[in-house]
Amino acid sequence: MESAIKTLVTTFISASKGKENMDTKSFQKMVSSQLSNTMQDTDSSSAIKEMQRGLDANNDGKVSFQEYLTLIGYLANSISQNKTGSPSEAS
Ligand SMILES: [Ca+2]
Repeated sequence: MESAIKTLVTTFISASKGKENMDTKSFQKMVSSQLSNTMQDTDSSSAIKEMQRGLDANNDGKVSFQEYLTLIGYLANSISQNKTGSPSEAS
């Protein structure tokens, strides 16, 4: 689990090139290269932009580490639901 957490951190740092935020281009690249097996529509830049807007809690047009963790939490939740077969409780 520690290695998984380290991967989450290094993936963000690598995608943001060491900055505090990923810009739209970096985010798109990260999603299409890292999450294509988990997420649908990773080939669609408009779908990724839509997702980025949903994550962008402070509306600065970039994805901070905190906002990135929101995405990870969402993905972890959906994987968990797929594995346990429980219905989605997310609204
Ligand atoms: Ca933001």
